[in-house]
Amino acid sequence: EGVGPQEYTLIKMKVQEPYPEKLKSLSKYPIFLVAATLRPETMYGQTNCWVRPDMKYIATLTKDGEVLISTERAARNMAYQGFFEKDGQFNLKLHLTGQDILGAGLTAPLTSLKTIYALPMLTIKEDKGTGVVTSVPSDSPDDYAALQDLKKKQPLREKYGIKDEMVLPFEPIAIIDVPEIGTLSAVAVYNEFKIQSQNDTEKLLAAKAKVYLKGFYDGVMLDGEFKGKKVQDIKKLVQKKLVDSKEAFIYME
Ligand code: A2H
Repeated sequence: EGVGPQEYTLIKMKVQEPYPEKLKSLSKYPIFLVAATLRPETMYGQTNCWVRPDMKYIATLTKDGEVLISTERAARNMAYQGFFEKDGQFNLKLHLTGQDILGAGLTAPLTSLKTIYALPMLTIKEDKGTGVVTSVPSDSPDDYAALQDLKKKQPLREKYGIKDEMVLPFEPIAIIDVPEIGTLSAVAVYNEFKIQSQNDTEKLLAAKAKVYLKGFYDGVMLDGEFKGKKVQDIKKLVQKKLVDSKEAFIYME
Protein backbone atom coordinates (compact mmCIF):
# COMPACT_ATOMS: atom_id res chain seq x y z
CA GLU A 1 0.00 0.00 0.00
CA GLY A 2 0.99 3.62 -0.53
CA VAL A 3 2.31 6.03 2.05
CA GLY A 4 -0.55 8.43 2.56
CA PRO A 5 -4.33 8.19 2.58
CA GLN A 6 -5.94 7.23 -0.73
CA GLU A 7 -9.02 9.09 -1.93
CA TYR A 8 -11.70 7.12 -3.75
CA THR A 9 -14.95 8.12 -5.37
CA LEU A 10 -17.76 5.91 -4.04
CA ILE A 11 -20.25 5.38 -6.85
CA LYS A 12 -23.82 4.79 -5.69
CA MET A 13 -25.48 1.96 -7.61
CA LYS A 14 -29.16 1.85 -6.73
CA VAL A 15 -30.66 -1.58 -6.20
CA GLN A 16 -33.81 -1.89 -8.30
CA GLU A 17 -37.01 -3.52 -7.13
CA PRO A 18 -37.92 -6.25 -6.59
CA TYR A 19 -35.14 -6.41 -4.00
CA PRO A 20 -33.21 -9.66 -3.57
CA GLU A 21 -34.74 -11.90 -0.86
CA LYS A 22 -32.08 -11.01 1.71
CA LEU A 23 -32.80 -7.25 1.35
CA LYS A 24 -36.61 -7.46 1.53
CA SER A 25 -36.71 -6.44 5.20
CA LEU A 26 -35.19 -3.10 4.14
CA SER A 27 -37.82 -2.39 1.50
CA LYS A 28 -38.80 0.97 3.04
CA TYR A 29 -35.33 2.37 2.28
CA PRO A 30 -33.47 3.19 -0.93
CA ILE A 31 -30.57 0.72 -1.10
CA PHE A 32 -27.22 1.29 -2.85
CA LEU A 33 -24.17 -0.82 -3.52
CA VAL A 34 -21.23 1.58 -3.17
CA ALA A 35 -18.29 0.92 -5.48
CA ALA A 36 -14.87 2.47 -4.81
CA THR A 37 -13.15 3.81 -7.92
CA LEU A 38 -10.05 5.83 -8.78
CA ARG A 39 -11.48 6.55 -12.24
CA PRO A 40 -14.76 8.50 -11.92
CA GLU A 41 -14.41 9.71 -15.53
CA THR A 42 -14.88 6.12 -16.74
CA MET A 43 -18.37 5.80 -15.26
CA TYR A 44 -19.81 6.52 -18.73
CA GLY A 45 -18.67 3.01 -19.63
CA GLN A 46 -20.08 0.94 -16.76
CA THR A 47 -21.59 -2.35 -17.95
CA ASN A 48 -22.04 -4.21 -14.65
CA CYS A 49 -21.00 -4.29 -11.00
CA TRP A 50 -18.73 -6.80 -9.25
CA VAL A 51 -19.10 -8.42 -5.83
CA ARG A 52 -17.23 -11.44 -4.46
CA PRO A 53 -19.67 -14.29 -3.79
CA ASP A 54 -17.90 -15.64 -0.67
CA MET A 55 -17.13 -12.26 0.87
CA LYS A 56 -19.03 -10.74 3.78
CA TYR A 57 -20.79 -7.41 3.36
CA ILE A 58 -23.03 -5.36 5.61
CA ALA A 59 -25.96 -3.03 5.01
CA THR A 60 -25.82 0.21 7.00
CA LEU A 61 -28.25 3.12 7.35
CA THR A 62 -26.76 6.57 6.77
CA LYS A 63 -27.78 9.85 8.39
CA ASP A 64 -29.61 10.64 5.12
CA GLY A 65 -31.84 7.55 5.40
CA GLU A 66 -30.10 5.55 2.69
CA VAL A 67 -28.92 1.97 3.02
CA LEU A 68 -25.36 1.38 1.78
CA ILE A 69 -23.82 -2.04 1.10
CA SER A 70 -20.07 -2.40 1.66
CA THR A 71 -17.59 -4.41 3.69
CA GLU A 72 -17.64 -3.84 7.45
CA ARG A 73 -14.12 -2.50 7.16
CA ALA A 74 -15.28 0.23 4.77
CA ALA A 75 -18.29 1.07 6.97
CA ARG A 76 -15.92 1.53 9.90
CA ASN A 77 -13.92 4.02 7.85
CA MET A 78 -17.06 5.78 6.63
CA ALA A 79 -18.13 6.18 10.26
CA TYR A 80 -15.22 8.61 10.77
CA GLN A 81 -16.09 10.53 7.61
CA GLY A 82 -19.54 11.84 8.49
CA PHE A 83 -21.67 9.16 6.82
CA PHE A 84 -23.67 8.22 9.92
CA GLU A 85 -25.71 9.83 12.70
CA LYS A 86 -23.06 9.20 15.35
CA ASP A 87 -19.45 9.93 14.52
CA GLY A 88 -17.25 6.85 14.74
CA GLN A 89 -20.21 4.44 14.71
CA PHE A 90 -22.00 2.84 11.79
CA ASN A 91 -25.70 1.98 11.96
CA LEU A 92 -25.84 -1.75 11.12
CA LYS A 93 -28.99 -3.10 9.44
CA LEU A 94 -27.91 -6.57 8.34
CA HIS A 95 -25.16 -8.99 7.37
CA LEU A 96 -24.87 -10.33 3.82
CA THR A 97 -22.59 -12.28 1.53
CA GLY A 98 -21.82 -11.41 -2.08
CA GLN A 99 -23.92 -14.39 -3.11
CA ASP A 100 -27.02 -12.71 -1.63
CA ILE A 101 -26.64 -9.74 -4.00
CA LEU A 102 -25.60 -11.52 -7.21
CA GLY A 103 -27.99 -10.92 -10.07
CA ALA A 104 -29.51 -7.77 -8.53
CA GLY A 105 -30.50 -5.15 -11.10
CA LEU A 106 -28.88 -1.76 -10.50
CA THR A 107 -29.23 1.83 -11.70
CA ALA A 108 -25.80 3.45 -12.01
CA PRO A 109 -24.82 7.05 -12.83
CA LEU A 110 -23.55 8.26 -16.24
CA THR A 111 -23.70 4.92 -18.06
CA SER A 112 -26.09 4.80 -21.00
CA LEU A 113 -27.42 1.42 -19.81
CA LYS A 114 -30.71 1.57 -17.89
CA THR A 115 -30.03 -1.58 -15.85
CA ILE A 116 -26.75 -3.27 -15.04
CA TYR A 117 -26.31 -6.40 -12.90
CA ALA A 118 -24.28 -7.44 -9.87
CA LEU A 119 -21.98 -10.22 -11.10
CA PRO A 120 -19.22 -12.33 -9.49
CA MET A 121 -15.54 -11.28 -9.55
CA LEU A 122 -13.33 -13.72 -7.66
CA THR A 123 -10.25 -11.50 -7.31
CA ILE A 124 -11.84 -8.71 -5.22
CA LYS A 125 -9.68 -7.89 -2.19
CA GLU A 126 -11.17 -7.68 1.31
CA ASP A 127 -8.86 -4.92 2.44
CA LYS A 128 -9.36 -2.30 -0.26
CA GLY A 129 -12.23 0.09 -0.96
CA THR A 130 -15.73 -1.18 -0.23
CA GLY A 131 -15.46 -4.71 -1.66
CA VAL A 132 -17.84 -3.58 -4.40
CA VAL A 133 -16.23 -2.71 -7.74
CA THR A 134 -17.87 -1.07 -10.71
CA SER A 135 -17.03 -2.66 -14.04
CA VAL A 136 -15.71 -0.69 -17.01
CA PRO A 137 -14.47 -3.37 -19.42
CA SER A 138 -13.47 -0.82 -22.08
CA ASP A 139 -10.75 0.65 -19.83
CA SER A 140 -9.98 -1.87 -17.08
CA PRO A 141 -8.27 -5.13 -18.10
CA ASP A 142 -9.38 -6.75 -14.81
CA ASP A 143 -13.00 -5.93 -15.61
CA TYR A 144 -12.77 -7.09 -19.22
CA ALA A 145 -11.09 -10.36 -18.18
CA ALA A 146 -13.77 -11.08 -15.56
CA LEU A 147 -16.57 -10.27 -18.00
CA GLN A 148 -15.02 -12.51 -20.67
CA ASP A 149 -14.75 -15.34 -18.12
CA LEU A 150 -18.49 -15.14 -17.49
CA LYS A 151 -19.29 -14.87 -21.21
CA LYS A 152 -17.08 -17.79 -22.24
CA LYS A 153 -17.90 -20.13 -19.35
CA GLN A 154 -21.52 -21.20 -19.04
CA PRO A 155 -20.70 -23.38 -15.97
CA LEU A 156 -19.35 -20.29 -14.21
CA ARG A 157 -22.63 -18.46 -14.83
CA GLU A 158 -24.57 -21.49 -13.68
CA LYS A 159 -22.50 -21.93 -10.52
CA TYR A 160 -23.48 -18.45 -9.36
CA GLY A 161 -27.03 -18.46 -10.69
CA ILE A 162 -26.31 -15.74 -13.26
CA LYS A 163 -28.78 -15.64 -16.15
CA ASP A 164 -27.43 -15.36 -19.70
CA GLU A 165 -29.27 -12.07 -20.25
CA MET A 166 -27.33 -10.45 -17.35
CA VAL A 167 -24.03 -11.06 -19.19
CA LEU A 168 -24.23 -11.96 -22.88
CA PRO A 169 -25.76 -8.71 -24.23
CA PHE A 170 -23.15 -6.51 -22.50
CA GLU A 171 -20.18 -5.26 -24.52
CA PRO A 172 -17.46 -2.73 -23.64
CA ILE A 173 -18.53 0.84 -24.44
CA ALA A 174 -15.93 3.09 -26.12
CA ILE A 175 -15.53 6.14 -23.85
CA ILE A 176 -11.85 7.16 -23.96
CA ASP A 177 -9.37 7.24 -26.86
CA VAL A 178 -5.88 6.28 -25.75
CA PRO A 179 -3.48 7.27 -28.56
CA GLU A 180 -1.63 4.30 -30.08
CA ILE A 181 -3.78 1.82 -28.11
CA GLY A 182 -7.30 2.66 -29.22
CA THR A 183 -10.82 3.39 -28.02
CA LEU A 184 -11.21 0.04 -26.21
CA SER A 185 -7.81 0.05 -24.53
CA ALA A 186 -8.52 -2.81 -22.11
CA VAL A 187 -9.69 -5.06 -24.94
CA ALA A 188 -6.56 -4.22 -26.95
CA VAL A 189 -4.14 -5.19 -24.17
CA TYR A 190 -6.20 -8.25 -23.17
CA ASN A 191 -5.69 -9.53 -26.72
CA GLU A 192 -2.09 -8.35 -27.04
CA PHE A 193 -1.01 -10.07 -23.80
CA LYS A 194 -3.16 -13.15 -24.55
CA ILE A 195 -4.93 -13.02 -21.20
CA GLN A 196 -6.94 -16.18 -20.53
CA SER A 197 -8.78 -15.36 -17.31
CA GLN A 198 -9.20 -12.93 -14.41
CA ASN A 199 -6.65 -15.08 -12.52
CA ASP A 200 -3.86 -14.42 -15.07
CA THR A 201 -2.24 -12.13 -12.51
CA GLU A 202 1.16 -11.63 -14.15
CA LYS A 203 -0.18 -10.91 -17.62
CA LEU A 204 -2.82 -8.61 -16.21
CA LEU A 205 -0.15 -6.64 -14.34
CA ALA A 206 1.77 -6.12 -17.58
CA ALA A 207 -1.39 -5.18 -19.47
CA LYS A 208 -2.41 -2.67 -16.79
CA ALA A 209 1.07 -1.11 -16.65
CA LYS A 210 0.85 -0.49 -20.37
CA VAL A 211 -2.59 1.02 -20.43
CA TYR A 212 -3.06 3.02 -17.21
CA LEU A 213 -0.31 5.63 -17.38
CA LYS A 214 -1.01 6.34 -21.01
CA GLY A 215 -4.73 6.43 -20.41
CA PHE A 216 -4.32 9.00 -17.66
CA TYR A 217 -1.84 11.29 -19.42
CA ASP A 218 -2.96 11.01 -23.04
CA GLY A 219 -6.52 9.69 -22.88
CA VAL A 220 -9.23 11.84 -24.50
CA MET A 221 -12.95 11.61 -23.72
CA LEU A 222 -14.95 10.40 -26.72
CA ASP A 223 -18.46 11.52 -25.86
CA GLY A 224 -20.78 13.28 -23.43
CA GLU A 225 -20.30 16.57 -21.61
CA PHE A 226 -16.48 16.35 -21.69
CA LYS A 227 -16.07 15.16 -25.28
CA GLY A 228 -12.64 16.06 -26.70
CA LYS A 229 -11.16 16.89 -23.27
CA LYS A 230 -8.19 15.13 -21.73
CA VAL A 231 -8.83 12.66 -18.92
CA GLN A 232 -6.41 14.36 -16.54
CA ASP A 233 -8.20 17.70 -16.98
CA ILE A 234 -11.72 16.46 -16.28
CA LYS A 235 -11.31 13.66 -13.70
CA LYS A 236 -11.97 16.04 -10.78
CA LEU A 237 -14.85 17.71 -12.63
CA VAL A 238 -16.63 14.40 -13.13
CA GLN A 239 -16.10 13.55 -9.47
CA LYS A 240 -17.58 16.91 -8.40
CA LYS A 241 -20.54 16.53 -10.73
CA LEU A 242 -21.33 13.10 -9.23
CA VAL A 243 -20.91 14.28 -5.63
CA ASP A 244 -23.03 17.42 -6.21
CA SER A 245 -25.84 15.34 -7.71
CA LYS A 246 -25.63 12.91 -4.74
CA GLU A 247 -24.69 10.05 -7.04
CA ALA A 248 -21.32 9.56 -5.32
CA PHE A 249 -19.38 10.24 -2.12
CA ILE A 250 -15.75 11.02 -1.49
CA TYR A 251 -14.14 8.38 0.74
CA MET A 252 -10.61 8.05 2.13
CA GLU A 253 -8.66 5.15 3.52
B1 A2H B 1 -11.07 1.18 -10.73
P1 A2H B 1 -5.98 0.68 -5.97
CL1 A2H B 1 -11.81 1.83 -15.71
N1 A2H B 1 -10.42 -5.36 -5.04
O1 A2H B 1 -12.39 1.64 -11.13
C1 A2H B 1 -9.95 -5.28 -6.30
N2 A2H B 1 -10.06 -4.16 -7.07
C2 A2H B 1 -10.67 -3.10 -6.53
C3 A2H B 1 -11.20 -3.11 -5.22
C4 A2H B 1 -11.05 -4.31 -4.46
N3 A2H B 1 -11.50 -4.40 -3.20
N4 A2H B 1 -11.76 -1.91 -4.97
C5 A2H B 1 -11.60 -1.16 -6.07
N5 A2H B 1 -10.95 -1.86 -7.04
C6 A2H B 1 -10.54 -1.45 -8.38
C7 A2H B 1 -12.57 1.63 -12.58
C8 A2H B 1 -11.18 1.49 -13.10
C9 A2H B 1 -10.30 1.25 -12.06
C10 A2H B 1 -10.73 1.59 -14.41
C11 A2H B 1 -9.38 1.50 -14.66
C12 A2H B 1 -8.50 1.26 -13.61
C13 A2H B 1 -8.95 1.14 -12.31
C14 A2H B 1 -13.50 0.55 -13.02
N6 A2H B 1 -13.24 -0.71 -12.42
O2 A2H B 1 -8.12 0.92 -11.24
O3 A2H B 1 -5.29 -0.58 -5.65
C15 A2H B 1 -11.29 -0.26 -8.91
O4 A2H B 1 -11.22 -0.22 -10.32
C16 A2H B 1 -6.71 0.90 -11.51
C17 A2H B 1 -5.91 0.80 -10.25
O5 A2H B 1 -6.57 1.38 -4.78
C18 A2H B 1 -10.47 0.96 -8.46
O6 A2H B 1 -10.56 1.89 -9.58
O7 A2H B 1 -5.09 1.52 -6.80
C19 A2H B 1 -9.07 0.41 -8.27
O8 A2H B 1 -9.19 -1.03 -8.32
C20 A2H B 1 -8.44 0.82 -6.97
O9 A2H B 1 -7.19 0.19 -6.90
